[in-house]
Amino acid sequence: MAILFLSDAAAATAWADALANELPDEVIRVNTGPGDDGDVEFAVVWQPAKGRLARIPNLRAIFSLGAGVDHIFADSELPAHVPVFRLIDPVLTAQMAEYVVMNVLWHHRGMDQYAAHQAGRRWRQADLPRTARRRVGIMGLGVLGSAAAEALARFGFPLAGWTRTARDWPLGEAFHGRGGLRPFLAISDILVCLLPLTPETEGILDAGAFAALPSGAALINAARGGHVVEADLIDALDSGALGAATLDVFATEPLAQDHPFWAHPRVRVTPHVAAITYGDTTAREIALNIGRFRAGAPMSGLVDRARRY
Ligand code: NDP
Ligand code: OXD
Repeated sequence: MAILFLSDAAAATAWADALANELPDEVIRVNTGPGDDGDVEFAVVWQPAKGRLARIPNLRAIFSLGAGVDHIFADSELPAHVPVFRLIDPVLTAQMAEYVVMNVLWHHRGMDQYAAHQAGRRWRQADLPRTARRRVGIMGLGVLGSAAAEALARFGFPLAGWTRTARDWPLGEAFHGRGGLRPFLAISDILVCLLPLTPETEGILDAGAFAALPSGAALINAARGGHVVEADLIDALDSGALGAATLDVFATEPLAQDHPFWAHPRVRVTPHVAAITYGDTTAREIALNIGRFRAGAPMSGLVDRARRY
């Protein structure tokens, strides 16, 4: 039986080699066409082409090369009976926590203004609100949101979290559901988005959400570009309702050369690097999960089809 690796990423061959290192006895095919699929049991994928997975007759499981699975559910012909597993990789999780901490601190310490002052050779000291008064709101307290929250809690930021389902949350104030969104936003001086992209969360960062934030709040979006209504974000930044935004993900990637985000004075752009897929650690986690599948053992990262995360 074989594993089919499907990805157009530049590093795809290196990632597939890393998987082969972890699973030396398996046949691993990389980006082969539908004719060769008869013996394929597992697909390991990033942004598979529409209908490609549906053509694998004996497919038993689909493994995402990322934590997100929106790239898999984007395929309207995704076979309904095959389980999908998201990636849970402690290295990726730690990186996301680093990215969130770095950007929360950047906004908290007013670094945009010091960068501008340095460019103008100006020596100006601005007021700095105490950490204990800078409220950070995190949308999504899953694998990544929880890790980011734990890292931020160590600095003493007051935290709020917003999730789909209710929970007791020892790290801060917990809000859930549509009814909890506005009160949550109202106490988020720095808003971090770590939601999965689903039909429920698409476009959630819109004019209404920006208006509900404290005036001059900062946004950090490290989840998916589809969460943001871009025109509303630019309006909110231009009006000053929103003070600044750090964006790692975009509706269309790579970000177009003429996109207004590149040169906007209140926007910091990073090229979808908040957390990186490392071939070796990703391969290890997927190999472990394939081993569990074969052994009938409990799996890591099973995606709920109805929720899409
Ligand atoms: P998880 O699936 O572990 O957690 C999702 C969280 O979002 C849960 O707390 C869930 O609530 C909450 N949520 C889902 N739907 C809603 C909703 N409708 N309303 C309110 N809350 C909701 O995801 P991860 O933490 O692992 O990852 C989040 C996303 O980060 C990924 O889907 C991916 O898109 C993105 N990502 C970005 C990377 C980058 O480099 N920029 C790297 C890796 C991932 P509940 O707990 O109630 O279920
Ligand atoms: C992921 C990503 O989902 O890299 O892991 O965005």
